[in-house]
Amino acid sequence: MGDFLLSIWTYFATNILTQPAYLIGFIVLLGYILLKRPIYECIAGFLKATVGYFILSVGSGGLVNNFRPILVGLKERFNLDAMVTDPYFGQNAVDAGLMKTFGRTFGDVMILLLIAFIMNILLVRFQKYTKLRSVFTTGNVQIQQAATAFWILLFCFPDLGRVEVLVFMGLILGCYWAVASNLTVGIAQELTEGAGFAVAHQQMFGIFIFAKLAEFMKKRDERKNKSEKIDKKLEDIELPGFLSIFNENMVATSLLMLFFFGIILLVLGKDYLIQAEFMVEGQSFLFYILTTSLNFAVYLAILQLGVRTFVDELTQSFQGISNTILPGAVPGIDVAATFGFGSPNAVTIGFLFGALGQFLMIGLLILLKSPTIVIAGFIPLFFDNAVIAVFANNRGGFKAACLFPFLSGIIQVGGSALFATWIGLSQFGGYLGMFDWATAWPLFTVIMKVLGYVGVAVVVIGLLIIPQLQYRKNPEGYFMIVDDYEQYAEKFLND
Ligand code: ASC
Repeated sequence: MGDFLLSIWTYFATNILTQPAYLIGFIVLLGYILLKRPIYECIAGFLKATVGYFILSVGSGGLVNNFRPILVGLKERFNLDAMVTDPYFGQNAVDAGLMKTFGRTFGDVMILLLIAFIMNILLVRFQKYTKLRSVFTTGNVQIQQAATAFWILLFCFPDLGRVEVLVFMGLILGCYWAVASNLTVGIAQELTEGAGFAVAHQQMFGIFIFAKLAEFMKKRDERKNKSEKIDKKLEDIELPGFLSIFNENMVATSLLMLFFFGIILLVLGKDYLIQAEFMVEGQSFLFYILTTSLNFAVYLAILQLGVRTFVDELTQSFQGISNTILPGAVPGIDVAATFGFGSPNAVTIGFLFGALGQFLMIGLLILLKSPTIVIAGFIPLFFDNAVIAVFANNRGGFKAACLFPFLSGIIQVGGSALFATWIGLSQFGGYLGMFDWATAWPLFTVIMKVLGYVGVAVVVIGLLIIPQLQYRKNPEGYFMIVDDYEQYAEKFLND
């Protein structure tokens, strides 16, 4: 019986829960059914949401698959013994090192996801007490996080049995998913003007902290220069003369990426690119660079089309769910969905300034003879810093959109190098590398390593206090921002 239920669950988890396109599709289907829409509309909604999410994945996958090998190429080209910061490399490193380091394997991912999913739903269902509003739906990143969290737990408690591991991981990861995505509810609602989703990914603390810092910076500047708003948003800037071509997002992205990847591809050199089978013999180097760089703008446009396709369906249908079974809830979705909102140029700016920060820190690691050298993986470099810029721009203007991704880049590399070296993961070639995993998770680890089991309680309680503090700041608007965004905007937003 137990086996039968487990196999049903495993089927659901493998095909739906960890495949966000279908999970979002079925959420839309359920939402429309609960809204009592005609069945053909429910099916149409399911299809549009799923196709839209697949389009988003084509965009984000295209970016990853095209640009990751180029950055990782630096490692090969210069024969560096380095650790790549990338969620997939991180997962491989855990797989490669678990047996050697702890004499273990981890096969319980699906059970963990079950515990976490149920816990997340319960935490939101009992919102009156927990103040949590967001359900994490990005199962693909949950798997990567589970692998790294398993390593961290064993590092802190090497003797933990199978069941205890599951309980601890369920608790800590479940709280992290619910609490951290809940942190992004308010700022995401303001960015999207009430689209009705939160971010469920790997840099949620980062987004929140930098969004608040951006807001603080803007207010401080406004106070100094009382009459004039000086921190313009990227979308409000009109560049004059020949610079005006940068006003067009596709042109700006193409030119900036041509510059950025042009340099990297020149550094890698034609010979290496042919040898590593990026190029074929006899191909024009110039046009190879041009095509590769312009593809960045292509995939970005696809990604944004995907967002536009599914977000509308999700916004409408989720009301069916939030009116009935999960009042006051929003779905937490992939960070890339935010790239369809705010200034499209923020995405490019964030990537470039993040790269500046990361490369600076990598240089420092080399200079300081760090035992772990980092190769900048594309996923943390792009997705973290782009989203930080999107939110920083939205709340603080363009200065914030440049500064905070730069700082984030420094922190991502420095934090990951230090942490992965400490927990012994760096020697296996990869680390997750996303912002929260270079900051918040190292902090949790220190607490657990120092305080032992008490530390687990401290982390869990510490996390659960966060939504309480958020609620206290604005008890009236806290739920209103998801229940009725228009009313919220009228009441609390005056500019
Ligand atoms: C990640 C990860 C991905 C991307 C994707 C962004 O962390 O594992 O595949 O970011 O979710 O859209």
